[in-house]
Amino acid sequence: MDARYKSRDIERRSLDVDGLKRSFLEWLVYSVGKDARAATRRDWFHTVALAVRDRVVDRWMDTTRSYYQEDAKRVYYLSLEFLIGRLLTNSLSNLGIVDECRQALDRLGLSMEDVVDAEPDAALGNGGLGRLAACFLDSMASQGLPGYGYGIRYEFGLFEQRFENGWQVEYPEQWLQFGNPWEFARPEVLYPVQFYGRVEEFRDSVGDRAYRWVDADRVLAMAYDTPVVGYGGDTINTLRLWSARATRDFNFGHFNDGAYMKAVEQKILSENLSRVLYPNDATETGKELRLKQEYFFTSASLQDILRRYLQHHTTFENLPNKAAIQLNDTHPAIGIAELMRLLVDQHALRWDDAWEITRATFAYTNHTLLPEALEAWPVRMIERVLPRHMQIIYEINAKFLNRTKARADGDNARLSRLSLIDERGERRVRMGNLAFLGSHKVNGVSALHTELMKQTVFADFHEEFPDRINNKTNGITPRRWLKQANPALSELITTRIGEGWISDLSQIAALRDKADDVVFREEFRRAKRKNKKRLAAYIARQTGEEVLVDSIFDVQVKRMHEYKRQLLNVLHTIALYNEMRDNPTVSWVPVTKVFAGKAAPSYHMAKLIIKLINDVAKVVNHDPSVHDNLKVVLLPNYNVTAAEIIIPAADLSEQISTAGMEASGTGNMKLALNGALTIGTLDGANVEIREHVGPDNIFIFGMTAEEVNDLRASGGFNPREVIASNPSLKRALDMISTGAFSPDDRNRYHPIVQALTDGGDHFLVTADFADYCRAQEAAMHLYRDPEEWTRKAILNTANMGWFSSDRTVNEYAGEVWDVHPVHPNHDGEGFR
Ligand code: CBF
Repeated sequence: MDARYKSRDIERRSLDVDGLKRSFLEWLVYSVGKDARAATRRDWFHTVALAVRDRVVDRWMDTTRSYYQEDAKRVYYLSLEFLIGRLLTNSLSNLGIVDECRQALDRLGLSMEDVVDAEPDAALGNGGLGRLAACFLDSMASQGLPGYGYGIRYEFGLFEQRFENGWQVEYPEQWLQFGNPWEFARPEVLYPVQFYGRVEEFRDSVGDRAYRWVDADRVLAMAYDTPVVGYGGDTINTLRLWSARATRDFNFGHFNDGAYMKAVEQKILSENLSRVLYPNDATETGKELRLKQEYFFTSASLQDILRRYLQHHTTFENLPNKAAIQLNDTHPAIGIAELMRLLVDQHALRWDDAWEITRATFAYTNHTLLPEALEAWPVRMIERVLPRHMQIIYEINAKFLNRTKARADGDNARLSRLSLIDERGERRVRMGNLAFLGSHKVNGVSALHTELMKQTVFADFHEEFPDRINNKTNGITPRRWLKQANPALSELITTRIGEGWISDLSQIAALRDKADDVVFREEFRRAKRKNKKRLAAYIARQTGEEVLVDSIFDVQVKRMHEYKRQLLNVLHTIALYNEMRDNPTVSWVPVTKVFAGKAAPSYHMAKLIIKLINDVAKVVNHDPSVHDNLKVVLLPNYNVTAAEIIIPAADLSEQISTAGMEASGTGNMKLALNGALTIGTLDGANVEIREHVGPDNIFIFGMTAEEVNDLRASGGFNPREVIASNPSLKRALDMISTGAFSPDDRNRYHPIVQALTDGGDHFLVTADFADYCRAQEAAMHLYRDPEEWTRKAILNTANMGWFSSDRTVNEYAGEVWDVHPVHPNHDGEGFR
């Protein structure tokens, strides 16, 4: 046995119930500093998390050591967001010791649920993009891929959403208030990051022109590492998050002048860099602090990547063979200019060599076509904040345009579209163009989205570089989104097909045959019902509303955004409400409309939609004439933890965005995997979900992306005509506009009605309304037949294997990153 694992160390690694129990008691006393009688739930959570963390540390070090020993090519996933949620159940589940932990806690008189619930939800992301990054971390570790996540350790995650009088109110999300037991602070891993200042030209040792960035402000980036436990516990990767620290010299300078307050103020200002996650999803604020955050974490990560590379290499030509850097959206795209700066200014490479290396190292994922989300920083801002980078961007641009000009045949319009600088109005740097140009591969996140990238935002680039754009349809990790979130269904699946599906979701296809097995259907329904009861209890706790477990749970959970069309769902809700009131003797299929999602604090329309949902809920839920046939609930503070309760309980999954506007969606995948039937447009990954689950097992409605495009281009769409021809839509809109849901302020919803009528209904809510109602009716009709509904639900679960993020990261690994699994050498003992 390795000497490391003697005596107490054996205890630290033991995974049986007794060993766990003993370590809990030891940790409680010696690390948390509490006596069992005085310990709170939070103390126990910290205790258990620390004891679990102990059990991964040796394996983590083995993994890292193996990467070094093999000098393996690593992939670095640079993301401004990692929506990781809670980690306790995830770690226990990936280590395979959930039951052991439960029993150990039981012996101490504690409930596992209470302990799990004491963990804050790490909300270091807004929505899909951040959660995708978290799923990729899980998949990379579970596939044995040498993958590192790099991001920011925000002190405040995405705001906590509460409803006050039906309005969204934002509160700070203080997830670090009581410390974070999962992370290791690395005060010795510090990198300087500069801002402002000016660029000085000089002659280098061989007389060539060179540049240095001087008189800049400096901030330090300090690393915090969180182990990422792969399934089975074989590979433990690292998520490295940067926290801003003021430099010492900076403070001391002011102290010496006696300017204590100034020093403190400067310290606070520099540390603000990692204070808060910007609450934007697919919209950009244009704030300087945001640009500084992007540069801060990108620069620190690149310095760290080069440091690691230089431990094995003395020159840079091998960098692309040892490091793949994936840009999660344009947020880290400034990294392209930064790597050029590091290579050219600090390591004295020739420009062309540095450019070759940079391009071969970076790859870029685009996550949206929404124009407002394509980052474009004012030139004057980059010039001031990152003066050297602005020069580098100009040079990249000049070289590119010169080369292109030769072939462009005088097509100046094309050249100006390809330029990194948008010259219309205030001059801006197009970060999408920079990311495209500086990457060897560029991908979209669903087949449709990738096609639209080629036809729209990147059409000119695609013509210029026809091999660069590729598709990588998103995926979700089955560990968190089925095994962990839905124990009832995952246990049922495992009893029937074994547990191979957990690490290879394609095996879930073996359930297809079971759709025709009446006993299996009954068991599948039982699992769903158990989840629905759990959600009903959660709804009651959160909103005070009692809902019928046997109603259709019709679920729309996602960020609040006009293109996601929560309004379409609300209009259908009102229309259904009217029908139920008009026909009280009909035996209706009871419906519970479940909404959840946050609106960006400055997005007034989205916040008004939240208020409308709450107002509609107030009227509908208290109207005795619809009995319990219709309930509307808007759950507050949607986050990963809430999603884990809501998704397994859904019957119907609302994926109703205007076609062409949702890049992929991943909630759609989680819901279908958990046996919800999708009602959706042919948008994003819905298109591929339909191909996989089969057109008979999904409710598709509405215009296609092409039809949307044509209709918008024709300029002939008149929502007033559509409304006039659809009495139920007209009535619903009239009720909103005359104050039926807002008697206290009858004009409250004027902006919504205006947007849907004279505003031209940009998101085509009215245009798709009739077909949406038809699809809803079809769903309700099917729900009357539980056997047929369950058959289709099973076929959804069984056919979602392809949407595992394991498949997605393997595609990236093979086609973009060229990285391969490494099998860590664990020569110690005591780990199963
Ligand atoms: O690719 C992941 C997700 O990213 C978004 O959330 C984004 O932030 N741009 C898109 O809106 C989603 O469609 C996509 O699934």
